[in-house]
Amino acid sequence: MEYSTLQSLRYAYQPKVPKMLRAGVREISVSEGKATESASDEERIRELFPKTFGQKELYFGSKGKKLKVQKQVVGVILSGGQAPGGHNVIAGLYDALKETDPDSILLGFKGGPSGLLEDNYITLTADTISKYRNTGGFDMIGSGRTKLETEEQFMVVGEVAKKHGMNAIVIIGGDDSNTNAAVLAEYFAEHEIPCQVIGCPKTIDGDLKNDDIETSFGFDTATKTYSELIGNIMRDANSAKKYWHFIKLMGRSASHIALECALQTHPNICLISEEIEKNGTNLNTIADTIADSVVKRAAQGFNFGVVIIPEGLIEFVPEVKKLIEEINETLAKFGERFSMLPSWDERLGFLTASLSVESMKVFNMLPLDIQEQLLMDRDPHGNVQVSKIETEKLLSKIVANRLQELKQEGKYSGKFNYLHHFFGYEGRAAFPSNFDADYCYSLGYTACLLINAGCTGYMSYVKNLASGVDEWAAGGMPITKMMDIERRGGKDKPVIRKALVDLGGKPFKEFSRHRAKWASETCFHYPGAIQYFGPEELADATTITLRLEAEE
Ligand code: FBP
Repeated sequence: MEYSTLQSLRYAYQPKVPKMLRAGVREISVSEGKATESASDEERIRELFPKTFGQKELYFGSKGKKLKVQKQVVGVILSGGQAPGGHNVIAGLYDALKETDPDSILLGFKGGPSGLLEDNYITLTADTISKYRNTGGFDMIGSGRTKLETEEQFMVVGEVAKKHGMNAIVIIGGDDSNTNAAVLAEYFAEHEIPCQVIGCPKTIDGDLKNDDIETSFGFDTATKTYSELIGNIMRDANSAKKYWHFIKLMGRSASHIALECALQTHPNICLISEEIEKNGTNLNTIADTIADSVVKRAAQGFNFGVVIIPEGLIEFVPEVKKLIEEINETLAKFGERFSMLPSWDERLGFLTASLSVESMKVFNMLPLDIQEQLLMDRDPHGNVQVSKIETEKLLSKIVANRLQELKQEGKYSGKFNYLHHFFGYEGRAAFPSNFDADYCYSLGYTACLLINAGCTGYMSYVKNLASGVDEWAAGGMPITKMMDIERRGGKDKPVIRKALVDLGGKPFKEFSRHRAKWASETCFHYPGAIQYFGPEELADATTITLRLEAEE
C-alpha cells in the first residue's frame, strides 16, 4: 500500500524564498554598503586581517551590478553540532550553483573540517540532494568538531582546493567555525590561493547573533521541539499532580534556549545563567529560589511543578565556575598523570594538593557523580562537556535537602517527588520547521550569490526575519565586522563575539515580568507539536525571542 508520511511530504516541500531572490541568480544584482569596522579592538583586528578587514557589506536585489555567472567548483562542510536545516543550506547552495551554470560542481566534504583535511568527499548530485531536502540532521555529509586553525591545516586545505580546482569553500558552522573561516579566507588571500571562503550561521544554541545575524539556524526548530516536550510534561504533571520535573535544556553556554522555551511554556522556575552570573548567585541561593516555589505551591495543595535549567548553568555559578577553572588548569598541566592515578582517593589527594582551599571545599560538597562528571575529558576547546553534567540531579538533591530543613523548622509540610529530564539531542536533528527550512534554503542560495559576487571572508545573512518571507533581505557581511579580541587558552585571539542573553533585552524582560506569578500559580502553556502545514500564522511563526527582539 502506498501512503504518505511526513518524510515523503517534506521532500516535496518548496522552501519559500524572499521576493528579492525570486528573479533567479542571473537577474539578481549586488550593491555595496559602507566599509565595515570590527565589533571592537579595531586596530588589532585590522593588523591580523590586512587583506580582508574593512570590506563592504553586500546586499542583493534588483539594483546594482549584475553578478558573474560562470561555472563554479565549490566545497561545502558542516561543522560542529547538528542543527535542523543544515541540509537545506546545502540544497539552496546546490540549486543556485546549478542555476549559475549547470556544469557547476558541489563537493560535500565528509565528517566536518576533517573531511577537508583528509580530502574525503562526495560529489553532490540532484539525486543525493533530493533525499535530504527539508529533513533534519547532518547525515548527508556528516559533521565534526575538528578545529581548522593552524597554518599547516590551511596549507593542506589550499592543496585540496587546488587539486579539485575549487574556487570556493562554504563553511556551515557556529561562532568558532566562522571565526576560523575568516582566518582561512585571510590566509588564502595572503598566499594568493584563488579560493573564496564563505560562512553560514548555524547553532541551535542561538548564540551566533549580532546586528547582522538575527538568529542562527536550528534555534527555531530545536526550541519548538523542546517546548512541545516540556508542554507535554506540564500536562502530565498537571494531571497526575505528584511530580516536580527538573528539565535540563541544551545550550552550551548561553541560556537563549531555556529562555525561549520558558516564554513558550511558562514553567514555575526557569534559571537564566547570565542573570545568575551577574548577581553572583551561589548554589544554595538557587536552591532557596526553587524551594520557595515548592513551598508556595505546596501551601495551595500543588505538589508538582516544572523547573527549567540551562545546560551551561554550572559554569555560571560563581563558586563552581572558579572550581572548574582550577580543575581545567590542573588537567591542562597534569592531565596525563592525573588519569593514571589508580584510585579515587589518590585523585582526591592530587586535587587537594592542586586546587585552592575554597574550591576544594566546593568540590567536597558536590555529590560523587557530579564530582566525577567535572573530571571527565574536555572537548577539543578544553571546555567541560556541560551536556554530560547532570545539573538537574544536583539541583533536585540540594532542593530536597533544603526542604527537609524547612520541614524540621515546621515551615513546609508538602510532598516532594521529583523526576529528571535532559532535552538536547532530541531537537538537533528534528525535521526543520517551515521557518528553518525557508531560512536555511535562502542562506545557502545567498552563499552562492556571494561566491558569484567574488567575495571572501563573508558570512551569508538573511535579515528582517520577523516579517513574512516575502520581505526577507539577503546579503553578506564581512566576518571581521563581528570580531573582537578575547583571551582564550591563555592567548589573545580574534573571535566572533558569542551572544549571551541580554538582561536588558525584551525577551528577558518579558520573562521577568511574569516569573513571580508562574512560580506560585499553574500558568502552564502547551505549544504542541511543530506544524508543517496549515494556517500561516501557526505553521510559519518563528520564535518569541526573534519577534520580541524585532520590536526593540
Ligand atoms: P554547536 O555550537 O556546534 O552548534 O553545538 C552546540 C551543542 O548542541 C550544545 O548545545 C551542546 O552542549 C553541544 O553541542 C554538545 O556537543 P556534542 O554533540 O559534541 O555532544
